[in-house]
Amino acid sequence: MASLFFPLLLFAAAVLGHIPRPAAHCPGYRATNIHQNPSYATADLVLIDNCSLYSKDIQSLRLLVEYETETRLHVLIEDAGKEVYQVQEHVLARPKTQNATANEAALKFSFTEDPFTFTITRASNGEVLFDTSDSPLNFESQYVRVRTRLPLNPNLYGLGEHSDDFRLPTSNYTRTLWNAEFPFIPSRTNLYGSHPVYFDHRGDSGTHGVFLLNSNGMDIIIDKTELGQQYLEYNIIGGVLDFYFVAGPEPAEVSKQYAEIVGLPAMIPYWTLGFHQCKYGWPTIDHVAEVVANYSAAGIPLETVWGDIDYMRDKLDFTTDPSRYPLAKVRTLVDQLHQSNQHYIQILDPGIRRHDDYGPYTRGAEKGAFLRATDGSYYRGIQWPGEVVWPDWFAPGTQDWWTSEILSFYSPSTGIDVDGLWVDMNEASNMCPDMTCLTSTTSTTTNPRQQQPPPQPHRRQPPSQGGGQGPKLGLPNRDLLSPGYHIASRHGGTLSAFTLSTNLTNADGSHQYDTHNLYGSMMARATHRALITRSPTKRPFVLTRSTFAGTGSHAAHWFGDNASTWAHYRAAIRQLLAAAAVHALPMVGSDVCGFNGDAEERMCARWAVMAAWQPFYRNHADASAPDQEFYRWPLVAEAARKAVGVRYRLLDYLYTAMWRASREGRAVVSPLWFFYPGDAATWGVQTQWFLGEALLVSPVVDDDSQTVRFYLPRDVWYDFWTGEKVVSVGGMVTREGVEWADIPVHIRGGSIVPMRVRSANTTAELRKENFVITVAPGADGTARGELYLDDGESLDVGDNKSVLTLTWNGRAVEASGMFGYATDLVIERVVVLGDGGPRTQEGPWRLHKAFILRF
Ligand SMILES: *[C@@H]1O[C@H](CO)[C@@H](O)[C@H](O)[C@H]1NC(C)=O
Ligand SMILES: *[C@@H]1O[C@H](CO)[C@@H](O)[C@H](O)[C@H]1NC(C)=O
Ligand SMILES: *[C@@H]1O[C@H](CO)[C@@H](O)[C@H](O)[C@H]1NC(C)=O
Ligand SMILES: *[C@@H]1O[C@H](CO)[C@@H](O)[C@H](O)[C@H]1NC(C)=O
Ligand SMILES: *[C@@H]1O[C@H](CO)[C@@H](O)[C@H](O)[C@H]1NC(C)=O
Ligand SMILES: *[C@@H]1O[C@H](CO)[C@@H](O)[C@H](O)[C@H]1NC(C)=O
Ligand SMILES: *[C@@H]1O[C@H](CO)[C@@H](O)[C@H](O)[C@H]1NC(C)=O
Ligand SMILES: CC(=O)N[C@H]1CO[C@H](CO)[C@@H](O)[C@@H]1O
Repeated sequence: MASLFFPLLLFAAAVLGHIPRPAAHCPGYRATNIHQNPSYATADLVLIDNCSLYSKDIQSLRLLVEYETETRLHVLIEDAGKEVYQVQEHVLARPKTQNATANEAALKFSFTEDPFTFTITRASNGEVLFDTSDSPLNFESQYVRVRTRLPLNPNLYGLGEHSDDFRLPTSNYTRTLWNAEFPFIPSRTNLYGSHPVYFDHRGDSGTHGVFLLNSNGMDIIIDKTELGQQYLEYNIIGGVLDFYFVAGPEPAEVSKQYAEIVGLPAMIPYWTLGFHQCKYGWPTIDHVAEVVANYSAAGIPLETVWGDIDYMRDKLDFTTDPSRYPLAKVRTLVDQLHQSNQHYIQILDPGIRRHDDYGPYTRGAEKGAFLRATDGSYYRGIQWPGEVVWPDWFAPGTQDWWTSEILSFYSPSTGIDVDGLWVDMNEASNMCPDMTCLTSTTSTTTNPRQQQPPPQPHRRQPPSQGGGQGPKLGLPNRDLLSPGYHIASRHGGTLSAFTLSTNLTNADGSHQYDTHNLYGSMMARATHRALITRSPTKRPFVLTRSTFAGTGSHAAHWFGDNASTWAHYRAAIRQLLAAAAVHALPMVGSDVCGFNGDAEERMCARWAVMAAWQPFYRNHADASAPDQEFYRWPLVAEAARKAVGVRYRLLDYLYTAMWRASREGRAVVSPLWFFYPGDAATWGVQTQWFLGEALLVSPVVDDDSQTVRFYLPRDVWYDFWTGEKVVSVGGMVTREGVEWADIPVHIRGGSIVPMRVRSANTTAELRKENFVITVAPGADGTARGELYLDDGESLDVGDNKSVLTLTWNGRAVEASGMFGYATDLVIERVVVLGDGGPRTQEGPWRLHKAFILRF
């Protein structure tokens, strides 16, 4: 939900772009005191001469190179004093080195000593992947620059969050990472999340990934020099250079290797794959009940209904509006939903209204949970409820406070028994551009003690004693409001605009200047932990707008406040590809039919259908937008019935992919080039995707059209809808007359796809349906697939799970694997697709032990 409507004049002030100064004259650092052993290397890097482009040069640095695994190389360049900020271990735990050796590693590190520059090469073919030799390093107190030379017009993906092309532009392109919200953001702006990782795809010679573990604001520039030399350059306003290079070489391996660094995605509860409906502006709880009833009447399965800030009294977290959403009535609706196997989720914002009569505020104050200004008073801002204070997710009491508010308000016996939570506005988004909207004395606070809490004398942690270990919490004496280098954030011009002031000190001594991009992810994690405390045996479900690298390990994400336009319908596909395949955020989707503006019937039908083939499937709109529930137009209702029906039949296929992602980081959604890496025609495709590894989805994407031209790589395919075999030599296919409820989907030859025999109105009902297995033999006549089964909700299922490996060798289907999930369900039917049309055998085959079925 939740756009901010600022006067348009703010857009004028929004762009403070920056032309980087040429750095060629900066001499950089010299490497000395070099130590190398088989699995790591260290060196001291000493400044050759001061250059001070934007701030003070750091005089001595320390280099650490670790061959962590055969495919992962870690390169850390930090200040010798270890004062410069580094993302706290408890926010992003570093992966452990496995002590691989340089000899066996897929990536090689080499360097020049004077000036110090370094190169990463792929051992198998000698290809240079990263090369800083064209420009020495700059490492200043508030400006860090490193540039790598790249092959001309590389295939680069990632560096989100953005809605630009999936394959990034290679000239005159700046990606700014600074979490921010703004409605109707033009393309090429920074959005809600920061993911400083890119995949570099080099066709048949391999794909690798480059992750810079740094949360500071930065511009990543992809461009060519005047001489035509391609480069990518990081311009960062702080932090250290903490690089992880992963070798692939298969694209899908890069996804896994990246997820291993930042955290494997959280396993989701089964029901969250159902269809969700939300709307900002639902006036009353009775209206919500009508929406539920109308979905049912229309025969469109509704799994989960969501509460946007409408439910709150005066937009306060942990309250219900006594007249529009009285607690008793909300409880009744939630009970009814649960009785019919449906679910309910509510929103929470970080801003906490400052008022003595407001328990969440007074209790948070007692726990020291809020950010303070220099004079010790609470730092204030404006969010939906008006003047607010902000949780400090680094403060030791904040988690306890947040958990206990959630436990009490969402108590199943006395409160609202939600099934998951949604955290929004957590960039953090501040409706006050600076401090000017705040009253200096506020009538809502009567107790002077709470208005001016005592200053805390020791905000910074003392440096620890032995070993020269500094605290890594940030250099002192920096300009935390206006660093010399201005990142190109299109969000109000200054770093602090419309968010928390960047000069604020967190409870552990770090500063918002360095931790801004972590705020939303930390709120999502605190919420995830609170839900585990609330139901210790159940998988929590949290949806977050703001993200950072690794957020997928504790939350799902949607693409924020888009618009109800065909352009945003298309953008939702490239955003999906980036989030799911590159950023390790598999549980993602757009606001179906668009958030802002008036959804048009045909567009909404197409979007309802397209999004059914994406992981997170939620229709949502702004308060100012007309109602857009699927049942409101006959065409959309028909499209939705068909789309949800087929999605549900495939839900275990999707669930199996989500489980694989949570186990090993395998992408749930992939671009075409993941499976056809050598086919250059796939590298730029951003209107098609693979759901799992078997289903290629190719929706109609042109405005108001019934024609689609899509790419079918050289392979054997089967039309998902008809089973017809299609052998492609690699080329464009034109499909005309695609009805509004239809979408071209192909099964990739070589796959086995499990489906439920029929759909159902809820996922709980669906889980009672038996299976049909479809075998789609590849060019070599074989096929393979997987089916994962468990109870759908336990946090730890132990051995109570089944993992069936399904294979087809041309004559027989074999199911093997583990069969720990107790179930009476059976495979009713096996269908083998092929030249002469489908061949079918009727079962049943029970799902409790291995079997072989000959054709
Ligand atoms: C850079 O300037 C600082 C302060 O003036 C000085 O202490 C330091 O020695 C200089 N470093 C080099 C490498 O010249
Ligand atoms: C790697 O080496 C370090 C230092 O020798 C050792 O402490 C650590 O246990 C080793 N880790 C593995 C996984 O072998
Ligand atoms: C680079 O991009 C900026 C902003 O998008 C544009 O104003 C400028 O004209 C472009 N420069 C070139 C050389 O294309
Ligand atoms: C539900 O359907 C009824 C009957 O068509 C209609 O009058 C009502 O406005 C609908 N309400 C909502 C919230 O969709
Ligand atoms: C941050 O900057 C503002 C604006 O200059 C100033 O009023 C405030 O005292 C500073 N706060 C801190 C914590 O330094
Ligand atoms: C869902 O419920 C509707 C009635 O609301 C019913 O007509 C339909 O058959 C049900 N669908 C399934 C798949 O059970
Ligand atoms: C697995 O199922 C058995 C039998 O229902 C149960 O006793 C056991 O607690 C379950 N294990 C886990 C880890 O849930
Ligand atoms: C706030 C906003 O407009 N967010 C995004 C909505 O979707 C489009 C397209 O995906 C993006 O460009 C917007 O930035």
